[in-house]
Order: sequence, then structure tokens, then C-alpha cells
Amino acid sequence: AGCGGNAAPSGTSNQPAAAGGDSKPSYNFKLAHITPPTHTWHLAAEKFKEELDKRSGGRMKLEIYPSSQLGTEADMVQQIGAGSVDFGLITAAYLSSRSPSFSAWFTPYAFPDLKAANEARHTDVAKKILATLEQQGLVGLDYLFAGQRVMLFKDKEVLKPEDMAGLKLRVTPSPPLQDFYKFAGASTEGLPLPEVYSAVQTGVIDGMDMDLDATITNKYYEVVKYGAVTNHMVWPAVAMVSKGTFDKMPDEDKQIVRDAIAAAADFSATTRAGQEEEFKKTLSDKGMKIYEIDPALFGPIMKEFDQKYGPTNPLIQEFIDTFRK
Ligand code: 3HB
Repeated sequence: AGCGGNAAPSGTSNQPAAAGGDSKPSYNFKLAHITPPTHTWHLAAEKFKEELDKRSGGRMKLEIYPSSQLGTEADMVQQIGAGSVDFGLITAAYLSSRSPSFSAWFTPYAFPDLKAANEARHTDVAKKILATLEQQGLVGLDYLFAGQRVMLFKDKEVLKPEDMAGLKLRVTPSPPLQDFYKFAGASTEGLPLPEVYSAVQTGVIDGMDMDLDATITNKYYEVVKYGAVTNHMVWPAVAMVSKGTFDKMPDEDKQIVRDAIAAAADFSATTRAGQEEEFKKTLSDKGMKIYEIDPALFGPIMKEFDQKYGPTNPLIQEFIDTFRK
């Protein structure tokens, strides 16, 4: 669907290569994601590649397909389910429309900072949410974070939630993200990342939900004036592997994959946490006004989120109970 198929080298990548004697299998894996090669997640994918190579003594090779080369996230998940692509870094936002418990990650203001979100990877509830992918032929391995969510406005300085009333804002097509802005009185446009730049440039939208990472890598600073660094939600990618690929691997190799992705996830969150001030400065230098909004002003919206989403799903309720202080 949509990706045109064989951008990939010939042969299925998910078969352990036949090995003579009792030597261990070797692998040529493929990994796909939607972000450009400058984005934190791509750097994490490269780290994963290095770790796989090192930890397997050269038996595990990885080819990375960034920038939606293999299609939309829907296309990628389909390919991973079928086993023609082995690994994906897929936004939790997209997954929330296939497996509702992923909405839990968009509990507004659940974490004080990225470090706390990264530590939440290891909790029972985070692991149970990953496990819901199993029914779809996918094995959820781990979470990789980019920066938290911020708000960009083309030409209105929004200082409180009420200022968003009547604005048309791009919000990624995921129910909890859409609701957050609807609770504030904005109208939302469910555009995926590649369509956002021209929509704001031409005035189809007045602003967007974004993170500092993509604001820089996708050059939104060219077309918006105001950036409210609210950090109101985290932004995880889910590292997943095809169940077909994984089930065929010996336990020792599965563990190598798990350890390599955990190293990449730690690398990603730690690197990104250290870039917050630098990213804000980059955007100020590009001419944007960068400012903050007091989280307390979003108190009623947090309450509305918890009341609407908690009762829909036991894992979302468990997540809220675990992290909402
Ligand atoms: C998004 O806002 O849709 C998005 C942002 C990222 C990475 C992927 C998608 O930093």
C-alpha cells in the first residue's frame, strides 16, 4: 500500500541466513521511520545499528529507511506485520488509533521532564501497553523519546488556553491530542507531518502542536512567529519488530536485539534532554519569539482529559494513577 514495494534489497530480510555447522545465524534487517536523517530518532536508529553490530559480533546488519521512504506509518506497520520490514520506530500517536491504550502516553503534564518520561519506560504499565501490539503481529520492544510537545502559532501570541478559541491548529490525527486542543476551544486539523509546512505557510492553519525537534528539522521557524514551550505531553516512538522475524530468532539473539534497542533509547532520551536550551536558542536566533505558559492554566484541561480517557481503558487509568501526582 502506497510505498511502491521494493526500495529494499532483494531477498527477505527476516530469515536467519542458513549457516553451516553450528555457527550462529546472521541477519540483514530493515528498519523504517518517518523522520528526516537529522532527527533524534534517526540518530537513535544509527545507534541501534551500531549496537546490533557490536553486540552480535557482526552477525546483525541493519539498513535504515528514514523520511517515510517506505510510506506512511500505516504502510510501515502493515509491512512490519507482514515481515517485509523488520523494525519500525512508529509514533505512539499513530498507534493510539490502532491500539487505544497508547493514548495513555498523552496524559497532559504527566511528567516533570524527559528524564522522568524515559524512566517510565521501565514500568509495568508501559510494558503492558507495548504488549497490546502482539495481537497485530508486532512485538513492541521499547520507547524512544523526542522532545515534548510545544505549540507554534503563525501570528498570534497565545498566552493562555482561552486565547486558542477560534484558532485552527494542526494536531496530529490522534484522539487524545485532538481532544486536548478541543478542550481549549481550538478547532483542529488532523494533518500528518509532511503536510504541515505548506498548510501554515498558506494560512490554512493558524498554528500547530509540534516539538522543538521537528520545528528545527522541518524548518517551521520560517513560517511561524511564536513558540510556546509548554512541554504539555511527551512524544514517544515505539520501537517494534515483526513478530514473524522475532519468533524465528534464538533467545540469545532476541536478547541482543532488546539490549541494543534499550541502549539506543537511553542514548536518544539523554541526548535530547541535553539539547532543550540549545534548541530554544536556535529558534530565537531564527527570529521566533520563544516563551512559556504556566502549566497551572491547563489544570481544567488536565482534569477533563483524565475524566474522559481514564474510564475508557484500564491501562490508561493505571497510567494516570501511576504518574499523575
Ligand atoms: C509530528 O508532530 O507529527 C512528529 C514530530 C516528530 C516526529 C514525528 C512526527 O518529532
